[in-house]
Amino acid sequence: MSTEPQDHGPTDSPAPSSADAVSPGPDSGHPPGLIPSSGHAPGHDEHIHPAPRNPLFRYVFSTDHKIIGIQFLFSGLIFFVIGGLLALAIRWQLAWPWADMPHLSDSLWSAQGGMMPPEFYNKLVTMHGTIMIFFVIIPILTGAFGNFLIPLMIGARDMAFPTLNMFSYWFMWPAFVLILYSFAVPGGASEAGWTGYPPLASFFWSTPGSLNGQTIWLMALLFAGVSSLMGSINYITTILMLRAPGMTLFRMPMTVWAMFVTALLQAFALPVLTSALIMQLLDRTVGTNFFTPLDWSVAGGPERVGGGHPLLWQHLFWFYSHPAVYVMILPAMGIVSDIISTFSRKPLFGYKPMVFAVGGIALLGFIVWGHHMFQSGMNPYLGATFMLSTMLIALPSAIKTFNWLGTMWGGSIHFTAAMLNAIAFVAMFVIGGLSGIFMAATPTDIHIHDTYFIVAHIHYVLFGGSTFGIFAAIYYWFPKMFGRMMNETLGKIHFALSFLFFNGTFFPMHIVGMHAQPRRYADYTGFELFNNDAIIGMNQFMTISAIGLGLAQLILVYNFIASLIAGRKATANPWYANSLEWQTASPPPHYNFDRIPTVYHPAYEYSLPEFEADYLPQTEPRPSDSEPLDSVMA
Ligand code: HEM
Ligand SMILES: [Cu+2]
Repeated sequence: MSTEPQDHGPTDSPAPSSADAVSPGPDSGHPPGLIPSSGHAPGHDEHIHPAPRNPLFRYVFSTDHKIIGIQFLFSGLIFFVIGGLLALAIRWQLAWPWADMPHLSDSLWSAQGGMMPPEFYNKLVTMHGTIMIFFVIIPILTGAFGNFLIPLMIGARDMAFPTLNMFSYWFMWPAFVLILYSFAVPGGASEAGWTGYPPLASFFWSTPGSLNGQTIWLMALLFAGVSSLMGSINYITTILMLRAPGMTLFRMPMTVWAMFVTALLQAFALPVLTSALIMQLLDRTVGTNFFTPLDWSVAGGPERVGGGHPLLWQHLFWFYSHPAVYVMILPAMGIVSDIISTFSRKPLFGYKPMVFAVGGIALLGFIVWGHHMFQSGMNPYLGATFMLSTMLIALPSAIKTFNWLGTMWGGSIHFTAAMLNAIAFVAMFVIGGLSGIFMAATPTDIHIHDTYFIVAHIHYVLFGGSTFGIFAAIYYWFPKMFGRMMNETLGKIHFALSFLFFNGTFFPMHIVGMHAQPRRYADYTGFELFNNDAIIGMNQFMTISAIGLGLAQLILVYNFIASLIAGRKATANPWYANSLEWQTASPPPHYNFDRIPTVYHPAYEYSLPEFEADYLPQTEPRPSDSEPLDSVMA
């Protein structure tokens, strides 16, 4: 390892076009062994490959982390549309049970007189959840923004394993194809919910979607999982090995910390899901009985030898999927931290506690999975431990929330579209977190488990939280990704309508959930309890809001495409931000930096009294920063 800041020297990649790109730091001496390696071995420096000229390798089978990130972004957004349409179909049925869906019912279900079969409703619920979680939120947060941002933010030229990175994107394609194809197989798409519980999932005679659709669902998830695993190995290695000189761990922006911890979560949790998926595949195809107890038969099917247990699946599934909910939110938390600091023009309040909170959430996330199984007949003592450990998660979550508020407190806040979405993230995450604590309390959860209260919770964290985080990230980094600005006014209108309709759609779910309206039922009006104007009226209100929410997204689509084509050209650093990605051109050249930058301090030096400008890029020393590096952990 070199003891000098590794200056990769001039490269044959195009120089940043903008004047305020990288400012190379002065060379200075450092204690030996303390400079994080910036990757390429010395001597490799002169040998930086130019971007491929062949468009097929430049834009399609690219190994450039920026292109791969953009590929993940576009794929995720397309699936966001598909998942959103499925959701509208669900809401249609809930508001007006069994009413014709405009244009659809007659062509799809002419044999049934235009009425949607209840099995189809189950497919909608299953595929909506599956697509949103595994094909939208995770790929966009980690695949798109993780890929695009990690190397840029730590001052690296690319990921540690660019080819593996390319494979991680292309391994999503079998998953994309399979999950869409599953609608077309005999029996249609899976109906067992995004949680895939046996025996509904594992006995192929239990429901039409379990005939073939479930097998394809399992295979699709296997591919998506392998893709995530490849990404996670890459992220961990890149962050540990390729940081620019001076980029100590505690100088990394929160986004990078969050991506790092998320990658660790994936690396430890995914193998468990992968095994469980394979076990269910074996149960379905070769007749093993991992999830089948002795002498069981369902819906008149053949008896199975058994010896396994359906609860085994629940344990394995939630051992992955509880950590996975943090995979779905930690990156957004990192993103929001950086955006709030930039637009409050203030240092992130409590940076180190934030880092430890992310780590704490991740560790605790591995010992709480049983809170999804309070109703499974577990020993109450075990239930109590899961209850307590779950409630502990509220602590680091609250630390983060107060730190976001502390960052904004007294700041000169710029209400950009990105900032508005970031603030909404904080507010909505608080509501989702609080409903989580209700559910963590076993006595309460016994009442609200499997009701619309759960659906309210997951949408406050996943739409109000993760999705608003994604919106914020799009508005914030679009100029860096595509070199053009998005329209701020349209962005604000999109935000205001989304925020309004989001709450209109999901808040009443708490209320109908408290009244015990069950989730995943095609027709709740079949129960006397819910067949009244109050409950049905609230469902209609939610559906109309959901349609508004869907329409509001057209503004984003329009703004995105129009800005891509004709947006105002972006400067290198349009938000006057400190982190490294803003110190190179927009969009960055193929190898990111003209020269590998030297880092002098954390990314949050805003409004320092001794400077006239209200920001100080990580590449520019303060007078006190004569050394770019105090210690590795500084
Ligand atoms: C303070 C933090 C949180 C607590 C205490 C909490 C607690 C819980 C509990 C106890 C359940 C199970 C309820 C039941 O099914 O009866 C649950 C479900 C769920 N939570 Fe959370 N949660 C928290 C944060 C989050 C976050 C941040 C996310 C995602 C970004 C999330 C996503 C989900 C999902 C998707 C489910 C439903 C799973 C299903 O059955 O389909 N939660 N949560
Ligand atoms: Cu959980």
